Amino acid sequence: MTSPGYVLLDPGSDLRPMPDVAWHPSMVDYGRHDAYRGLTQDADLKTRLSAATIFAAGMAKLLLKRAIRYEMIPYDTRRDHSARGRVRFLGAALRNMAAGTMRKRHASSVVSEDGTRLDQHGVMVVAVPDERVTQLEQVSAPQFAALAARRGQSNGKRAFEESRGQASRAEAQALFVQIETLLRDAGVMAASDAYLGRPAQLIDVNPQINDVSDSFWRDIFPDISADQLPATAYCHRDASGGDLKAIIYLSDVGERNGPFSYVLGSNRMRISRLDDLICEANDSNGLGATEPKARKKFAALPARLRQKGAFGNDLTPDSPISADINAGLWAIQAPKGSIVLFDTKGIHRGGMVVEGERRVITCVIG
Ligand SMILES: O=C(O)CCC(=O)C(=O)O
Ligand SMILES: [Fe+2]
Repeated sequence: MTSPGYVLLDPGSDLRPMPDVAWHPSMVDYGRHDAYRGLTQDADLKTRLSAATIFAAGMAKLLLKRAIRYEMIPYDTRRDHSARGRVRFLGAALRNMAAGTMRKRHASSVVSEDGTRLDQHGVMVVAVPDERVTQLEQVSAPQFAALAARRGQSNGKRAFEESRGQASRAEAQALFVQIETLLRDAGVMAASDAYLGRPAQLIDVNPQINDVSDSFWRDIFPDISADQLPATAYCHRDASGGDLKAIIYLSDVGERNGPFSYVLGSNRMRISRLDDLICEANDSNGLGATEPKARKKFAALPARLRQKGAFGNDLTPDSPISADINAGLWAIQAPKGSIVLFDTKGIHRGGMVVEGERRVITCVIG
């Protein structure tokens, strides 16, 4: 439950939460998509073999990562390549493997009101008191200064990962402690505990700056001239294997500076574990990208393997799921200091800035 001074924000009543939908490999019709159609028909044997090999190697790596719950291992442990660091990594991996067998998702015994909200919609938004925002701005200032300097170096074309920094708990302890306290006071940790059915933890802290010079969401099919982006552009389910994220707005966020958007109820979309893994594999092996080279390889995969978590760019407006996404997409316009907690396996997008700038801290919770 949130403390006094923290206010839960609700989606407008004009939104229609996603109906009961089951994901299916043919949900995105690549055989009928302008950017893929020719490629699926023309793939030669060499390209098919190459695509299958990339897929198999990527899947093997992914299965290993999932077994040890790689993304739930904190950044400091992941990046320490010293002998002691590797021992610590192994310890964390083994602990995760043991705990993995006890994992439970979508707890049936959700008690708190906030947990219920998260369960129903997959997303929950809390606005925090001004003084807490000021404190967080102060303690995160060095991270944002470093990120701004790094961003300044790439001119024009910027991939998503370049818009995001990675804080180290060892080097920024005060920031981690402050965020943990804030998430607790805002009811975010209690809602996460209830949703996951186990005590949740803050894993990673990623400061992020987006502005109009970001190109990752605009240049979808660089070789194909299109008047406009599809309505579902950049909509995706995360490939991270993480559980929840909390995005803390450190700018006022309106329609034009990249509201984080979430399809209400999309956390309940049914998808088999195998199809989800196939999506994750293609999101991380490079085949899921949309530039011509990646599309050529992707199209050469067997139809069953042609699946992506980042599927929104590939949806044609006439697909039924496109209508469901648009009807339920909550573009979260909210004041600085709002925290958006969401299930990363629901359909979402964000940071598509057409005017000004948006600063956020994205927290991985698992
Ligand atoms: O930048 C955003 O608002 C969302 C990015 C995103 O999709 C994520 O953090 O999973
Ligand atoms: Fe995402």
